[in-house]
Amino acid sequence: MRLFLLLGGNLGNRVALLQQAQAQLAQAVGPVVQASGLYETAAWGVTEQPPYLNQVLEMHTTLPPLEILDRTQAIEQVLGRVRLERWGARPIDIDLLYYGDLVCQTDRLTLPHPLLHHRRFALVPLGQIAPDFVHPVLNKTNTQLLAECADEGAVNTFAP
Ligand code: A4P
Ligand code: MG
Repeated sequence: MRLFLLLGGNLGNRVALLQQAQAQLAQAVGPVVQASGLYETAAWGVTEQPPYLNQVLEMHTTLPPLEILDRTQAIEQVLGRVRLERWGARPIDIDLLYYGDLVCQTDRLTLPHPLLHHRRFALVPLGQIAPDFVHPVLNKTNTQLLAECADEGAVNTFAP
């Protein structure tokens, strides 16, 4: 199955944390098919916090979605996530954006990610690696979603 994950963090050594997360995901979830570049992005939601680094990975996986969520949450824990406030600062956050064209809404998991199309920090890296992938609920490509997105948050390519 084609799985798209959004990685983000705004505390600690952000580049190293993204690299560690990717390595652990490759072990736990499946091979990385494509990785977007790194983007430095203005904090969304709670804006009084440091900028994030965000990246999208396309993975190939044979695991079911809830098993993937268990594993991504375990990786967040291992990499030192401290759960403070909703949308608050964190070393690493891993969100499931798309699991093929699966649509689901349960207590633990909503797919596609419900805020994806409202967030330039997700759509820009996603559009880089999967411009023509079609959102299974909105029936639009990632490129179209980005063009229509009203979010004005800064998203800049990151040169370490
Ligand atoms: N959950 C439901 N659906 C999903 C899904 N598709 N992927 C549930 C991942 N998790 C999903 O998430 C809370 C619960 O959502 C999980 O337990 C899971 O069962 P969380 O990551 O534990 O908590 P949170 O991150 O504090 O809250 P929330 O609402 O998920 O925040 P987000 O949406 O993750 O946003 N600004 C920039 N520029 N870049 C960012 O990466 N990230 C956030 C966090 C805020 N601002 C940001 C960024
Ligand atoms: Mg999250």
